[in-house]
Amino acid sequence: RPSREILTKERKKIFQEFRIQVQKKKSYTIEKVVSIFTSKDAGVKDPLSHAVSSIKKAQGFDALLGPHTMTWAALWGRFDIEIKGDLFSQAILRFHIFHIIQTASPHSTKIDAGLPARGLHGEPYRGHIFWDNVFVMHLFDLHYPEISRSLLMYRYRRLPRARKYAKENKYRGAMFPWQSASTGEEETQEIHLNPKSGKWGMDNSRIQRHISFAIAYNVWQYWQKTRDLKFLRHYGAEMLLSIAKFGASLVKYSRRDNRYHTEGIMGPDEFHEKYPGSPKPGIKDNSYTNLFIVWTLLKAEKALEILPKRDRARLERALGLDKEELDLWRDITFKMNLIINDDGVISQFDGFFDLRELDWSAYQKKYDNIKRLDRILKSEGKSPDHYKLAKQADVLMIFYLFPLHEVENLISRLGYRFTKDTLKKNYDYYSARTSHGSSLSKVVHCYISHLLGMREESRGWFINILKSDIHDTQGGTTRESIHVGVMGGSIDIAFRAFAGVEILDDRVKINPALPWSWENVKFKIFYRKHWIYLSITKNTITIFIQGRAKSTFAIPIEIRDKLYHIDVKKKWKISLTQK
Ligand code: IFM
Repeated sequence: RPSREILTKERKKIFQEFRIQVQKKKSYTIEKVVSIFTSKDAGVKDPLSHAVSSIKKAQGFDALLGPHTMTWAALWGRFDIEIKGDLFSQAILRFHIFHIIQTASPHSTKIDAGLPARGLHGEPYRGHIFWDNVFVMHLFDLHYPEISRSLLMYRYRRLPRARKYAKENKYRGAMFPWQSASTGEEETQEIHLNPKSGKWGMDNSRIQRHISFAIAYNVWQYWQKTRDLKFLRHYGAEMLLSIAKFGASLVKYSRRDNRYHTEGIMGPDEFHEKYPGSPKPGIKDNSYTNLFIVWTLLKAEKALEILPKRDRARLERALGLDKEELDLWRDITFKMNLIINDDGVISQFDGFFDLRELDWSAYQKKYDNIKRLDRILKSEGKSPDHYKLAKQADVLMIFYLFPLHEVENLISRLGYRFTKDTLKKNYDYYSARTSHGSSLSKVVHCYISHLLGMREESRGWFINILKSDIHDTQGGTTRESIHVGVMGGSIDIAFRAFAGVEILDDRVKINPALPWSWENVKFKIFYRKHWIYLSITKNTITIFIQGRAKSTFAIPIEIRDKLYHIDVKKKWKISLTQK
């Protein structure tokens, strides 16, 4: 036992010092067992007495290690991805899974918590919750849907606040805040310190209204992957419909061009806060937001069709979804405005093409790291509002979130031309004008270059993404905390791009393209209440669907454009090389 033990308490710290007699060349082990309770824990009135009584009963490290290891083994049994042929990808993808499931875990299902953009590892953004979930939730949807459900419930509990926020801003439905915390009120700062110049400036990022549609996306993705009708009936549809109603109130119809428009908003690219010289924050017709509104309205319509009659009637009554409202939704889905130039490049917003080109190489030469061009330009007395540049993927986000055929349908529905090379044109145009001031941007570029078959380019992005936190490539930000979005994005690339697994309305689609040295990738997914085991090589896919002794169902799985009905409990080996 230590000869002396000193306990020191400070305002935000508590620590112990021990004095022990030691002998040379002998090793000593210090065991510290901690018990933590909070007043928010179920069945806990006095956290201190609970902690004291539990610590008294706690056994030593070895006894505690057993259940801890078992719990982690069970989690890895669900979440793991095994990669043969590339140790770096293997190690870092596991490292990313580990950090994500530390942030939201089975514990989260018992508490009212969202998924903070920087995990629980540090204090950047004060633990706030943004839209980064769109890069992460797939992991929970497909491996531990109860966790997704609890993260969605965090939003549902704040739906009344989102309604109030919409009303305060003269909109209908529910508008969620760009940054959310305990109460669901808008938490985004209104001024921002530019460390490059030491000056404070306005911060308009709260007008990124796309956050609400990202929540609708998360609701739909959860439904798509789980078919959890109970959730849809009681919570999901209400959120989706309320957000759709907000979307329909965000747009304004113009008789001049017979189109619906949005204005006074910002897209995911946080560099453009307003038009050059304008005192009013926001830009007009951000394509990403406009298309996302159309998508949300279409999914909201679909949700109404899916709901049992009684639930539909109840929600229509409660949310005021009368014929006029639903007709408006329909009209918007045909007449929302997009701006596409003759080359097929979608304008990030109205006026983007009229801005000045930036001399990228001059800035690169002068500053080396130009990720935060906004701060650089402002410190020179200029403004990013004047230039054709983007902090992060904005137009390209559309192609990251939605399958290509869906984007094609959305755009053609609006009466615009979408050709095969639209995606490439947009990738070339915007990747040349993006500074990647957010790590999320790299995920999007990785996915799209993969879609375009640009193997070397997408490999470069993937390595970049993997290094993001472990090598702290943003230059010091990982020391503050990890980046949950890029971590989730890396896993998404492994599943959705490399293993090629996509969950569509009526089937699972698998179109693998294992990169460079990846010989084999193995994982399982929990698809609509069934575990599907997958093992993919460059030449074959092995599939096994788990089922009870008496189960006799099959799951439609499309592999390289051919539809199979894969029976439960049989091991299927499908060749990828045969025509
Ligand atoms: O949500 C992101 C945003 O897109 C870029 N800035 C950081 C936020 C939190 O990660």
